[in-house]
Amino acid sequence: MTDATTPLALKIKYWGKELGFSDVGITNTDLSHYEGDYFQWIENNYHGDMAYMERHGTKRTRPTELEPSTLSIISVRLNYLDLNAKSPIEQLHNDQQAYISRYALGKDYHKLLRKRLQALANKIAQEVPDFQYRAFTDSAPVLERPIAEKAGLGFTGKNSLIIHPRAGSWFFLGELYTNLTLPSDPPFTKQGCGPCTACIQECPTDAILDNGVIDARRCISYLTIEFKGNIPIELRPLIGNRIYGCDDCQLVCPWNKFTKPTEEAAFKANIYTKNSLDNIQLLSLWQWSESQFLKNLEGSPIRRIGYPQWVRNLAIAIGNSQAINAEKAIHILHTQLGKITPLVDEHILWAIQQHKKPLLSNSPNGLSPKNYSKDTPNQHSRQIPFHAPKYYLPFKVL
Ligand code: B12
Ligand code: SF4
Ligand code: SF4
Repeated sequence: MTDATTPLALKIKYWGKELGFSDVGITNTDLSHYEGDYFQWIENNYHGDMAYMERHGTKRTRPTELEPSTLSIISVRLNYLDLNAKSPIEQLHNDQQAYISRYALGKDYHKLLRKRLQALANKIAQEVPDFQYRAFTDSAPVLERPIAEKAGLGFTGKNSLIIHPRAGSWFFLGELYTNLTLPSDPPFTKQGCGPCTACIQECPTDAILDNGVIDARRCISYLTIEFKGNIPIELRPLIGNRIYGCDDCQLVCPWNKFTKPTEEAAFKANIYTKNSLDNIQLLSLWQWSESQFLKNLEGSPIRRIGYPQWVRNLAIAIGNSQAINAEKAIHILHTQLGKITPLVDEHILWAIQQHKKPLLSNSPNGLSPKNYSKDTPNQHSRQIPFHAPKYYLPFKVL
């Protein structure tokens, strides 16, 4: 309990936790340490087609240019991993199944986080009459990870995600830009990765170019969620059965054995009672019409990508599946041909071709494995689907 004599910063943290945030930190508006890296990333074109990443110039790196009254930033995190969901590793390694990013198994986090930040702001407003604020989560030109690192919520891992040494990385971030003068928390200044390079080794598309630097154009999360266009042919086999986002650089991260489960009912996989997204077959998703897609995914972040992109992603995953019978795959892929857009058709035709290859190769059962190997910038090739030597999650989900 707080009383009138408790300093405001402590009250804010108390209220934040009471409202359900997993952690709350405070920092100032000086992100100058990160500005150079950010603009170098843009300069290198690593943001690909995400034009919104370059649109706002220094508003992203200088919080007072976005919101002039800002003096302190309250940074929050919220755990999202549902430890009662089906094992992500089992889904990833069974290519009849669809792999959906763990953050998208439940309801869209944007609304939930924003509402909760609003509730925190309301509490503060009761105590501070001239309180001014703006709430953000993933929605505006805000450098959320550097803010979180500065506010003491975790360090930036080599996979570029914020990792807390006692909670891993499976959490969302959000912020309140405020006109309050609050004491800053001690920042994380030391990267906790040490000699580990598991995420760099295991990233299916070699999207992690260097310590903390992601080329989004190669990242499966970008390709399946953000990118509306024609997915480069050489990357398609590497996408495997990941139809929405990718978690590999978190699944192999040793810090994630300290993951804390989500306590939010909205983030649990069983929120969709009919179509539990933690355990669903590619072919049953392929049967969904556009209206079923919209109805079945009511409130899900997946809906944002729209039906054509959904079908495009599914086509790639079905094309990559070695477990689905080739003749059946070819037949079922044809059912959507010519119905959506020429771009989707191109991906469907590619997928059909993948299944025709083994049939043409006269293998005894027509199902000889597709031995893709990848020629990567760092010159190592690997069979896919790959199996990492070790995955780190609390015992229950493995
Ligand atoms: C664009 C974006 C993406 C892009 C680009 C990813 C990227 N690494 O930048 C794509 C679509 C690929 C993506 C994917 C994912 N994303 Co995203 N994404 C964003 C977004 C909107 C902006 C990030 C950004 O500014 N990137 C530009 C780079 C340069 O900035 P940065 O990585 O923050 O970089 C800073 C530090 O890395 C540091 N830095 C730079 N170089 C170096 C080098 C070293 C050695 C060190 C220590 C630091 C360092 O300085 C940089 C700033 O200048 C944020 C929300 C937001 N508004 O911030 C969510 C956000 C980062 N994403 C998030 C998530 C959950 C994901 C996914 C896990 C989703 C999924 N499962 O598919 C993946 C993870 C992929 C990955 N390894 O990054 C969460 C991360 C939570 C966390 N624990 O960190 C965020 C914060 C959304 C949220 N509100 O919760 N994302
Ligand atoms: S999300 Fe997947 S593709 Fe993107 S960097 Fe991580 S492992 Fe690589
Ligand atoms: S997998 Fe290893 S290198 Fe990558 S973020 Fe985790 S600790 Fe760091």
